[in-house]
Amino acid sequence: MVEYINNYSSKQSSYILSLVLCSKSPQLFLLYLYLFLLLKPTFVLLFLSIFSKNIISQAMAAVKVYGMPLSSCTARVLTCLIEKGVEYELIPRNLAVGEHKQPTFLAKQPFGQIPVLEDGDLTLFAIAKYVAYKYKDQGTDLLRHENVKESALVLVWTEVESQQYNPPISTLVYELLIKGMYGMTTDQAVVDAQSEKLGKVLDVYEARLTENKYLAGNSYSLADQNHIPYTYFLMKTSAASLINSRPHVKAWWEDISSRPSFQKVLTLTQK
Ligand SMILES: N[C@@H](CCC(=O)N[C@@H](CS)C(=O)NCC(=O)O)C(=O)O
Repeated sequence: MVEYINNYSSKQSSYILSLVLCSKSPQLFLLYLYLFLLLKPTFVLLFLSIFSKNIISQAMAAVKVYGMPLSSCTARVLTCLIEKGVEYELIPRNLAVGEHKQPTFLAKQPFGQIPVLEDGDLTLFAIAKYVAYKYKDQGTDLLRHENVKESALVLVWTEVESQQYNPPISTLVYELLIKGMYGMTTDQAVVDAQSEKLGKVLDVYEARLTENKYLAGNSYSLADQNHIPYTYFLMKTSAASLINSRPHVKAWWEDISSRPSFQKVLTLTQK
């Protein structure tokens, strides 16, 4: 590094010298020379700060997310990245125009679904757990990784979201919100069946949240976070009553949805 700086400085000297010689003015030459010698340490410091900033920003910008903030699956990943304080670059892929079914996208995600995350040479879908694990020592501890019991409960309730909560809630959001956006008719029989199913799941949540502030215990975790995007959309429909009629679930929802990470994601959906 020292050698590099010396080289850099001597390169700078000859550059300035040649500039000055071109100016054909001895007074200017002396002034430039005096200023350069005086400011040499400043040049070196300036150079070092630009150089190191570039390296850091290149490393931090390495995470790329392909998706759209309005999709709940992308919102989930963005919430996680923001909660962990990870820099990311969002590369829009619009579901409405089928960008997720293009060959270049299918090469990244063979099932043609968003989001996809690229971290260096690693391409992933099903991303939030990876982000929470890779950055476990920064931002919010979403995995409770220092406590075996708590981390086991995070896994249990993350699984509950995926297996019990997500199927009925995603169907309800589709029936009550998405279909209307595309001029399709809601199937009331499906809504009734899925509302009953989600209600039973939420009864379990109500009991759990009566005993604990959050699903995996008394700390906010990935298990809670994974519920946010779909619940946000459900709250825009008549099925919001499923949440609002259960006081502990309602308080939990108000708490987790008001976190700055998700609020930031909501601002991205408005762009
Ligand atoms: N668990 C998957 C789910 C991905 C997923 O279902 N993505 C939806 C958007 S929320 C999608 O791309 N749907 C379009 C399609 O399946 O054609 C993940 O998080 O990567």
